[in-house]
Amino acid sequence: MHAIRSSALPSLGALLALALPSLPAAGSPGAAAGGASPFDGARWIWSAPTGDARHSDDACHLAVEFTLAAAPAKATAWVSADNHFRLFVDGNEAGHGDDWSKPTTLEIAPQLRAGVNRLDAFCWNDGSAAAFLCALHVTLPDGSAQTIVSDGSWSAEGCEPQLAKTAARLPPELPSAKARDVGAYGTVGPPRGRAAQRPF
Ligand SMILES: [Ca+2]
Repeated sequence: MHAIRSSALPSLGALLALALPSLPAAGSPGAAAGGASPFDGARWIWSAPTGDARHSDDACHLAVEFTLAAAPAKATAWVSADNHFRLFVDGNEAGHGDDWSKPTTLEIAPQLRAGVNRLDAFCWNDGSAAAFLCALHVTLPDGSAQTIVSDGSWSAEGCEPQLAKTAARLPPELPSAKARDVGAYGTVGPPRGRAAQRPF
């Protein structure tokens, strides 16, 4: 199973408002609190020690494979982690983030191709809640949209924090376990797992 679903892209106004929160919403209702978000449908995920789904590893490797019918015309990844992530696209490091409240946006169409692609994230936690969130919005040349979101279908395994911070190469195989589903974006999530408003 792949974490793929089709959906309409968020409105441009919503994207601009989220990317530039200090600017006016330019009349887009989607930019208001509680409106559409690029992360809608995504789950906060992490890895759990074997046999103990209540706790989180200090650091982890998360990965997912997905199939595209064609090389994309546009592909924007929205990514956040509590507290740190490094994102790899088909084996190459594409970006990072260190503040869950400020999602990283990455334009990764040039790195994607027709057929099977792979996202990997090395993540590490500074303490308390630990979670990773990702939504990749792809537009294919024929105008169709495809969205890949972080959820329990992703593969996951714990790793040493130092490995997460410094690894330059990825293991060829996906992690053998499934990700721990920490909660739905917008209903739970960092900080500290409390029932929350949308964190962004
Ligand atoms: Ca944390």
